Amino acid sequence: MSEAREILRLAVRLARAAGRIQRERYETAIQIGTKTAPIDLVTEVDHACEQLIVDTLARERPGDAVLAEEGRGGDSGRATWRWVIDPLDGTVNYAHGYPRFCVSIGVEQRDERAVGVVYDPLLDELYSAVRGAGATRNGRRIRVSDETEIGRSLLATGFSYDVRGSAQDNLDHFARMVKSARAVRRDGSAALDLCYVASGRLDGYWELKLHPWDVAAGFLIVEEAGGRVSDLRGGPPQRSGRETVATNGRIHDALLSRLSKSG
Ligand code: LIP
Repeated sequence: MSEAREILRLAVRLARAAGRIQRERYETAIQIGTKTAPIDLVTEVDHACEQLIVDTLARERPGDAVLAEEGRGGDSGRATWRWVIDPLDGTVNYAHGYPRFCVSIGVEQRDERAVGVVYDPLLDELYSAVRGAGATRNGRRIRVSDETEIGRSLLATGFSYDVRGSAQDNLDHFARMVKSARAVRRDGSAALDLCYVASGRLDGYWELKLHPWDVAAGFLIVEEAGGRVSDLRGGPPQRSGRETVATNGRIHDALLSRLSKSG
């Protein structure tokens, strides 16, 4: 079995284990704190899921690098494999009992996306991809949609935690796209939004100011499902997630052109 396949099996096991914690603690009394802003929440479940994943990796893959949202793990800079982990994507949803959140685990081989796993524990939907081997949901191949027109497209976006004070707040893009797309969703989990593009439930998604852990898995899943991911100028996707545009490929240039218009 290739090392990428072994890593996929471990990532699936870890995503399901963290998802079990999320399901068990969902809508129970949990500790909730804030990070960079009053709207930027972190819960004890984010920490419990990250602890479980990072501890297991330290035991089973001690040589690998780990970049995780809540800060656990480390990166010597010499590792071949790097795990990029969002232990609970959609934390604000989770804290409010709003049923849309997941575990996102992306694994890079020498800085290239190699494996991606996203698990929605409430819908029991597991998305995965290995570079060059396609993308699946619960073991069945997924493909992006065939839609070619923005006017018939269902899109999604999101707003960063500095939205209250920042001029670059994505509200201009949102207003423009609400007037030109079929509809625009704001569902609160970048990783699930990317998987919905990969599986054709959405035709496109864009967001600004994300982080590596929000996109590391979802980018590969979109690409392996036949979609396209880029920055706002159509250039290569940013591992940082700072500018994220993901579509079925067919509406990509039309979306970029509308996002680039001012006013
Ligand atoms: C969230 C993203 C979402 C974005 C939020 C936040 P978190 O990640 O999934 O798309 O709009 O601002 O970044 O904080 O739940 O891991």
